[in-house]
Amino acid sequence: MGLSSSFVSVLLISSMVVLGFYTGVSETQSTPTLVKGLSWTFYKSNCPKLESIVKKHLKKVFKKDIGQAAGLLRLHFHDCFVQGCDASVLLDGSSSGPSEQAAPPNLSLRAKAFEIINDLRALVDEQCGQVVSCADLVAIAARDAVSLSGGPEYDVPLGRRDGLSFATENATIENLPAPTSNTSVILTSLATKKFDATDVVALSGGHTIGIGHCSSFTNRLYPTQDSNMDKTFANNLKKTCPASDTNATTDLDIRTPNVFDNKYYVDLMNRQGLFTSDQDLYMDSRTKSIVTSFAINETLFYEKFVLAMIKMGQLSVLTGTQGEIRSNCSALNSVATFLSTVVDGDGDLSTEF
Ligand SMILES: *[C@@H]1O[C@H](CO)[C@@H](O)[C@H](O)[C@H]1NC(C)=O
Ligand SMILES: *[C@@H]1O[C@H](CO)[C@@H](O)[C@H](O)[C@H]1NC(C)=O
Ligand SMILES: *[C@@H]1O[C@H](CO)[C@@H](O)[C@H](O)[C@H]1NC(C)=O
Ligand SMILES: *[C@@H]1O[C@H](CO)[C@@H](O)[C@H](O)[C@H]1NC(C)=O
Ligand SMILES: *[C@@H]1O[C@H](CO)[C@@H](O)[C@H](O)[C@H]1NC(C)=O
Ligand SMILES: CC(=O)N[C@H]1CO[C@H](CO)[C@@H](O)[C@@H]1O
Repeated sequence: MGLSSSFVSVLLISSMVVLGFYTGVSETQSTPTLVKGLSWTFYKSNCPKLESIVKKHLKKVFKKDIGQAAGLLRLHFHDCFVQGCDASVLLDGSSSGPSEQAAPPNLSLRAKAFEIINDLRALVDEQCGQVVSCADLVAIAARDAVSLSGGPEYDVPLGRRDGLSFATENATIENLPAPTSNTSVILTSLATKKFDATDVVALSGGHTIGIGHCSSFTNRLYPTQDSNMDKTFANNLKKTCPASDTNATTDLDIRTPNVFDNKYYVDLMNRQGLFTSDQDLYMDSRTKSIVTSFAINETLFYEKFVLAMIKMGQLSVLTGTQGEIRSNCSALNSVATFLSTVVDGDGDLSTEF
């Protein structure tokens, strides 16, 4: 039933496009510009195998559990939106104060994604020494998560450095719009980072893979059902989440949950988007035609997604001699050195702290 109605919608929309009815997608962004200090060939001489090491490892990881791809993609999003792509999202807050990991929007970031990055850190260091930043590893892993799930392949600019400070919990909450947000809230929030409506709709396409927790969408089921939600879809969600705080998850893209394709937008056209932040993109006049154009043209979606990802991946990056290259992605070098010294039993350093 869902499939046939989506087919009908797509047919309807196709004829509208042929007649030239929509013009929503912005045409201004054609080639990505690089932030000073980043480069397409940054590790060419000191870690030429970097990208093949990462891809080889992630292929193995995804073969066991393709769900990890979504976790790695989200890790890059969360890192970049809060205080820039500086791997501060990875910092273990226990030693130095609240970290991005501990703030509520991160609840659904999987602990496993952090582990995978630290495994990559070890593999890359073995081959190249400590020359590649954790922030770059996160960016490359997110890219591979997309392409190894069936999405577009693209180059990422490299040369980010790892940050020296934690983001506060408040900064995290302010910079990551909630899944219950409407399109206005999201457009306003992302406009502060120079993203336009096309970028917002394209980046939301990351929800073509991954899962959502009941608590992120039961606002649309209880006490009253969101009228913008397909009834059969809602009834099935109620079975998964009988109460608003049920501890359960469901796929973000009901059509092809583990494939990076444009079906997420077809879901939205059929009122089968999971979060308010998803479905409202099809209800809001500023973004509706963009959703439609991505639903009927996957190539267009891929093109705009890649541009938006490259733009996002350069948000407030540290370059050159700023920041550091962390030896342990979960800890600042000052903290990691202290810990290893303690483990080694070298008592002299303790006075430094
Ligand atoms: C964080 O936000 C809360 C509520 O908005 C506020 O009460 C608190 O003082 C803020 N904390 C910091 C450190 O700014
Ligand atoms: C979007 O959400 C904000 C904050 O909850 C609200 O003030 C605003 O009225 C909403 N806008 C629309 C168009 O629903
Ligand atoms: C939610 O369920 C998962 C898996 O079933 C479990 O590991 C986790 O501890 C549960 N969390 C809470 C808060 O009950
Ligand atoms: C789909 O989008 C691509 C990329 O912008 C474009 O080259 C192509 O012409 C579009 N296809 C159709 C059928 O509109
Ligand atoms: C990395 O740092 C974290 C947080 O301080 C720590 O728990 C972990 O053991 C460290 N890992 C290694 C391999 O040193
Ligand atoms: C993956 C991860 O570290 N998630 C953390 C998110 O935040 C909660 C606390 O709010 C932690 O318990 C999780 O470990």
